[in-house]
Amino acid sequence: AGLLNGRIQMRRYNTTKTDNETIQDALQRPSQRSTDQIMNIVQPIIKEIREGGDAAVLKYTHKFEKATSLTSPVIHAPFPQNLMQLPQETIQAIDISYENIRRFHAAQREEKPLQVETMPGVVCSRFSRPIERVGLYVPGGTAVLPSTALMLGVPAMVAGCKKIVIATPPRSDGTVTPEIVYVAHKVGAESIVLAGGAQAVAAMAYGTDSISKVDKILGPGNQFVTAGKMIVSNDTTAGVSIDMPAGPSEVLVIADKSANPAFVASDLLSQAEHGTDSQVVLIAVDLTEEQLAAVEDELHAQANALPRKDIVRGAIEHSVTLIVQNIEEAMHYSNQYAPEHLILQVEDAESVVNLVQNAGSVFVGPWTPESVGDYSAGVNHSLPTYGYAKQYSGVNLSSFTKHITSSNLTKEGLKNVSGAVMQLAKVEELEAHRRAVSIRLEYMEGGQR
Ligand code: HSO
Ligand code: ZN
Repeated sequence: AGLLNGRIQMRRYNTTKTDNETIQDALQRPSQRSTDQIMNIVQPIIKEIREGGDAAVLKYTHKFEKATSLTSPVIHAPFPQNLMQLPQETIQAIDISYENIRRFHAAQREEKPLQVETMPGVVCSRFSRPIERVGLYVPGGTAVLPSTALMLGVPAMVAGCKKIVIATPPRSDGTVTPEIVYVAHKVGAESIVLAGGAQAVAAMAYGTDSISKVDKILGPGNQFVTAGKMIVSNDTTAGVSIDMPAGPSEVLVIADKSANPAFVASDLLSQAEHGTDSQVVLIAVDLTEEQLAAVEDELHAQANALPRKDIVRGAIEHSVTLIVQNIEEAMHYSNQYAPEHLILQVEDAESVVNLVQNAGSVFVGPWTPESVGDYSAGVNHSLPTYGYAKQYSGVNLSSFTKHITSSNLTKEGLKNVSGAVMQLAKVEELEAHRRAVSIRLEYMEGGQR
């Protein structure tokens, strides 16, 4: 359906002429291989890494990455200069992006601990601490992704995580992309694990002789990585948590008459080129047939000029255009879809942001392509996909911290709250709880200090 006479084009649905069920169907995410199937492949890999340690990790890296020359599954900081030789313009690009991401995430720090006196003499506080050891998964696959190393590494550094471990599949010659080594160096990573997939996740979850065990694993990845993260986070003996479930990347663009068709098409394509499993959605608000055709012509023409046009073609095949009457209707469908990225190319885009209920990250107005957020603006690109924007935030500073609460009562405070505590302890028939309070009250009454 995406290929009308070989044309690269998305299926169209006009919401006034289509029943709701069909629209809901059209907005389904492309189906993925069944989780059971993936779990059955991943489970034994995890067990093998857990039992076999370094040797098992190497075995899989030799097999899947074809990096048969590797004799150690990890390199430790300080990373040798010759592993991060880069053209000056790449260094500059990474440095600028690093600084913007650092600034935006540093601003997310809590200035001071929260403190509330809930009753006279009863003081409750909350303060945050970095998660000590974090494992950051940087995918390999069809593209090298140093930007993902930045999006995970910079907030980890800003949060003050003591140990940052980066895992990424090596190239077949056993080396790591120099851009990733440079980022690892900049964020103060302890080590780079030269492995991908579920094996990398397991190695960081359990640790091996040479790979550090971590407390939390973050980062996007394919279905094997995601399954691995789910399995280790469910294993109480591993003691490891994860950021969020990850799926293929998506974008939803809302465009009205004010939008430039070429801009709209370029944004749809920038997401479509990530993978054949990517999904892009265009919601056209009250466009004439001519205007919509202009976007479609642009899409086709620009797509054909792309080096990754075959990937784009695959993604466009399960992508859709929704034709709606007004911006409220557009936002209704957008919030229902809960896109990872939402691009607003509409009049007074800024005020439309108020209508956003579910989205990972919003790109406002004609001069804000998603690419700026993918790389350099400062916002994070590690975002909830697959509709998880309904309940998850993207990676941010708090992904690398946790909160601790404390209470601190004066004598008066204890007196003030004692009645409530003792009564509830009585209700729960937990006598020792009640006495921990009453023994102190008696002590006070006895006049002793
Ligand atoms: N759009 C991707 C992130 C990315 N883009 C990395 C380019 N490199 C998922 O949010
Ligand atoms: Zn991208």
